[in-house]
Amino acid sequence: MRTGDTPRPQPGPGGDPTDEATYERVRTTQAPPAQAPPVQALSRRGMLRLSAGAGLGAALGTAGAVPRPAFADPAPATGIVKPLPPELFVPQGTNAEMRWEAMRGQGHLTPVDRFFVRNHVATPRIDARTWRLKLWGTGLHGAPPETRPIEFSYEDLLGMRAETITSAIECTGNARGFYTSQQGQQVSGTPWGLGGVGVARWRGVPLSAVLERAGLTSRAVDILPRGLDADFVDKGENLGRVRRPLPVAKALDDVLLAYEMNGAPLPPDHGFPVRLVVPSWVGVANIKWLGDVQVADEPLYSPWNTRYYRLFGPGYPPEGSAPLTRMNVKSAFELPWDAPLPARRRLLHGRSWSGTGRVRKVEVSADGGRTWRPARLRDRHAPAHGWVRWEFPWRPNGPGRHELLARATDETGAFQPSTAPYNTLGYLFGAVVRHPVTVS
Ligand SMILES: Nc1nc2c(c(=O)[nH]1)N[C@H]1C(S)=C(S)[C@@H](COP(=O)(O)O)O[C@H]1N2
Ligand SMILES: [Mo]
Repeated sequence: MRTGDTPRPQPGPGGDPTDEATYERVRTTQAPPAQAPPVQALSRRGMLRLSAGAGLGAALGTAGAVPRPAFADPAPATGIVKPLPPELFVPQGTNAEMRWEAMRGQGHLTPVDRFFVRNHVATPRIDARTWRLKLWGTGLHGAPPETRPIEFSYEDLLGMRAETITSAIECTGNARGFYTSQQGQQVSGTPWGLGGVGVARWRGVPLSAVLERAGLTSRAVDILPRGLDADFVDKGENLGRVRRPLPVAKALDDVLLAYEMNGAPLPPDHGFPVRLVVPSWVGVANIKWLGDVQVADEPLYSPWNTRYYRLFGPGYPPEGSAPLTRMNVKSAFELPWDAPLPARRRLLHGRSWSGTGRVRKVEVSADGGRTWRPARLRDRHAPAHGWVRWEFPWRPNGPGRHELLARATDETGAFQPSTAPYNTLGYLFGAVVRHPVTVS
């Protein structure tokens, strides 16, 4: 799951609570994988529609949004609410991939208008006035399972001490398409290029504060945040609503219940009214349209940490690897795919990022990987969970097709190898991507 052949960073005494080995050890010593326990269906009656682009005022009911039942309107074909202009996005079914040339000239953050969308189903429209976050389960004091959930309203959360973090969200399948196009391997899932990632500034309440208020016990092991979007049906099988267990150690570490993205209320497609932001972890951990959080004194399971988001295939046990946690190292040029470039000297621009540590070095090759030269890093003091912008002067040695390669190394020594280890679901493609351009 990490790229390169450097060893993982060593866990400290007691083990790094957020690495895969510890995640699996702590949880599997307690119970065998089982179906997630049945949970109370939350009423959807209270969820009302808001007009697109509703601001905080409208979210709080001061702008006269017309109450209508959720899911009543025909959604756009994609199920995505925001416009998806072709110069910013590549359609990917229910998802939208960002075009990397759309980051050219941008600051550190990905503007919302071009931030990728990954929806299992479709964006639900939720009324913040009636929305409640419910916490329940055996890991809370005085909250018998499935009774008396502890509730927070949107305004409750707005009234708590806020924190702001800059963090990438990246789909675990980002760059999956290169397993096939570069390595000739068949994998299942959305064939993303490199545009299944974005960096935003998220503001909200630390999940730890909400868990504490809800009465977290020292016996709690896992939490299970669940979205309010419709049930996910995979090839005719209803898997219920999107939900993915998170170890309590990570939940208490740096996870945010975010209600703002880049200084404005979360847009509908990115989880309005509240989503999780789980820095450096696989995208699916960042549950959108959060409705309830089960807190349990035993390990929890859902299809999103058993049948998906593990590595399967040769070299892995039948039940797959441990559930995936951190993302890996990647780099991208801020250029169109097959970009036409004039034959003169120019600066190439790009970004590199990693879920395992800060990016320390980026190298570029314009001769198919024979020789590498360092790129100039522009964000030496970039936020820990964002990306590093870089530039590289290049004079093409002649007209025709060229391949540009970029590879990064992070502070743990994790780097981008020339091939990514195969897994059937095509997760964590971290190899160097060969970006074609045509010089004329
Ligand atoms: N409720 C819910 N949360 C979700 C998803 C979803 O389909 N439903 N998709 C997940 C996945 S797989 C990813 S990669 C991220 C994408 O976040 P974004 O759409 O804001 O870019 O959201 C995660 N949270
Ligand atoms: Mo994802």
